Amino acid sequence: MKKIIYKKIKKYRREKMNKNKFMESYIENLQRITLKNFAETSDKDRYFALCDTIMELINQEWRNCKNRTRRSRKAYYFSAEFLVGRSLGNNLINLGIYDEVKEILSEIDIDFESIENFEDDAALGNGGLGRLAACFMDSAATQKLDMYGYGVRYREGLFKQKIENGFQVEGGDHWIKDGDGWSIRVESDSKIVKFRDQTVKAVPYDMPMLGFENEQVNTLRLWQAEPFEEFDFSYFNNFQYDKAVEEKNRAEDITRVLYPNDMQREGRVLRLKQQYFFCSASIQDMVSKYKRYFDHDLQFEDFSKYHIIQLNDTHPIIAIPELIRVLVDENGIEFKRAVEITKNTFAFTNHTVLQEALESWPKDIMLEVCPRCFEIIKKLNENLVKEFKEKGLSEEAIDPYRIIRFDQVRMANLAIVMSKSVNGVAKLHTQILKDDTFKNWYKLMPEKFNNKTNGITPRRWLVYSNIKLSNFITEKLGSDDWKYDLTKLKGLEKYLDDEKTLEEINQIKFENKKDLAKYILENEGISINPNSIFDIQVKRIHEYKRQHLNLLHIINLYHKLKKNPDMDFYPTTFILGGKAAPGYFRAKAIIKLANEIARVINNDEEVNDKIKVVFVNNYRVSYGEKLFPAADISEQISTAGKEASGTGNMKFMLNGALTLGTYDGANIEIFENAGVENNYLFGAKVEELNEIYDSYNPKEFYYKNEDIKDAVDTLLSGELNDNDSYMFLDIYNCLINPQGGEKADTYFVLKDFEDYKKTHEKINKEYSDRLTWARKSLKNIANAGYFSSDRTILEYAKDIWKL
Ligand code: GPK
Repeated sequence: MKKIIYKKIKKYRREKMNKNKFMESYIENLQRITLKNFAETSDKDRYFALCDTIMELINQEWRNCKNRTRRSRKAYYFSAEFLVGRSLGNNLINLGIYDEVKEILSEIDIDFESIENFEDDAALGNGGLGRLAACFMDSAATQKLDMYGYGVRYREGLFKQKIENGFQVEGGDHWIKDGDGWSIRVESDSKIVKFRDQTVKAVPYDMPMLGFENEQVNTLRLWQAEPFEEFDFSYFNNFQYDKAVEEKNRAEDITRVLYPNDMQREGRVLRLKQQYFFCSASIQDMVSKYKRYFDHDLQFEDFSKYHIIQLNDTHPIIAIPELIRVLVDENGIEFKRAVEITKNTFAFTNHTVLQEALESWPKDIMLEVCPRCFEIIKKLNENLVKEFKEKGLSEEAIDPYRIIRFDQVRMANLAIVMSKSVNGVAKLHTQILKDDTFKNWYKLMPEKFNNKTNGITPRRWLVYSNIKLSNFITEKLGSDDWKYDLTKLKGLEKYLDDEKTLEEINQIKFENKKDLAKYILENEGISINPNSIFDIQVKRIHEYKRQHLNLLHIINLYHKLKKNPDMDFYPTTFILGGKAAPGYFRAKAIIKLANEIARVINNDEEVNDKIKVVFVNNYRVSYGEKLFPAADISEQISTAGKEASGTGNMKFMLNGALTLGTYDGANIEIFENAGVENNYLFGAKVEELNEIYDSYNPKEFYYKNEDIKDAVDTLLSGELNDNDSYMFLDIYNCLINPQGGEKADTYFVLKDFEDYKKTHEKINKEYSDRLTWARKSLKNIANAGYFSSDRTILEYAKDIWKL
């Protein structure tokens, strides 16, 4: 059934893609926006004209979708982050005209790649949580689900990372300074958002979210803050220019910059203003459209029949009291009924069990930003406490449930009471939510809790970024149906014992590694050998993700190679990358350590034909697109129980890397699907860590294990230079010499070191059996189908949204 629809649509695309017409309108656009002759135009001009031409091409379908879905039940994905990355290549892939457009451009001597590289990443997110939202937008459209995205149009995305003398230096990311080819400003849908001390205008910018070759175009609506009144002319006329622009700046400040903390709450007034700003505008938008298109029912009886809001973590939870406020204050609904409507409208996703990420807002800050919402929350809290007391619970027994305690608003509690669904993002994570993080809630309302294991979109993370592997799969399967039903990859298993196929797999990986080596030489100035093992760890820098475990192991390995140059060893290139939150000293120390190890090893001629270390600069979505296809080993080494799911692990797997990972997050499900024997599992499990938590003493490991002692001591031996920043001392201390009441080695780096080292030795030995390796790689690719975000989004739609 699906297949037939798909074929028909594809044909429609090809017919519609009239090459001459496309070329004509492209050149017309180019000249219109530049007032130049074709030959005089720059790459930048050519990029923007291409965006325009594509936006024209999809305009009708986009409007059709908007019109068709006006009166249907829709899901609304509320997220403070959408880490979209670049759009050009992905949009062309989803339109099914990637090759054609490349051809057209080459006919007029335009190199597609140089145009493509002109596009800045839309880095409107920090990491996994934001990228998940972007993958969901792609999958919802591909699965023809009517899902609307609501978020913030940050003027500055996540900072650009530069490495100077081995240290991270943050730079601005004004990604739209030259324009924005993928958004439409919908001035007429602007909303007014009122804070206690300020009133601003919220202007929506709509980005089209294209389904894969299926004519569905969903909308991602991002709000930008602007002054309510453009200019105070009384100041201006009195030559008080500063005062005149002051209000304008104060309004624009709200969406000026994305907070760069991943997994760390930011208790600032401006951050809550950001959250309230986009939630208020979005709720108003939904309510006003409801009134416009459903005017038969101004009583809002049916509001929750047509709207389901998925809250992406705690950041958009303020939308809950905001909906109640709009219903009660602006539409005359009785409080009790407004609460009922609201309870049927919201669903909540949790993304971490780390306490420092669960938001709670001091009463004072809430009163300063949105006093009426605080009043509503207070009432909800009182009702809850009253209900519990009537059930016979003591004050103490009620404490864990209180929405407000010690003058702090606990956002997760607010979301759990007021939502119809609470979900985690991988099996183990959801289990920990039930057993631990939210155990009290789970006891009370078990039916609300459910798991939705994360996924990734195969269009961006394979079809677009790994063309060679993508074509190979289509050829082997005899069809490209797998692009929208990724479980079809399972069909590749029939080649598991076919030597020719396995050699092809190795050849494709080798080609991709050559491409990456070239890119790294150009961008990092380091030459690496594509015949070596590419071992890659890219993700935000965080202690729980344990990049320092990786680095300590590299130090020890380096020393062994120095001592024993003839040691049996398969040349290996260790690649690391990721950003540290600007205020996170220890994460920055880890970056300095990586760069310092790279400097020492890469300059040591005795070993640098066997081992190289690269810290890639400014890791981001578009860099990931080059890294994942080229990896042999995917490092997923978080402390068991700490990584809620991980999604990078899935991108590596889909591209044929073997996972070197702990029993954590979705790694577990990767091992289950592809077979643990086709990957490299190591380290302590959650249960064991829970058991030894109080008695754990990392010094025992340090004294008993020479390799650990060697690696840890090197932090202070003088062999590595941290330029008097005390950064390496800080890493040393956190492992075995804790300061100021901190617990030593909270993330069990030393405990897992030995097993990690042994597993690396195993990898190094087994890699030389190239066919067996390729077989394992193919096993992983063939079983990556479960990790498509198409599967995830369909589960949300079926179990929670009832779309
Ligand atoms: C979780 F809580 C958070 C957060 O603030 N930011 C973030 O990126 C990540 N996450 C988890 O750390 C990952 O394990 C998970 O795969 C991802 O969210 C998506 O669910």
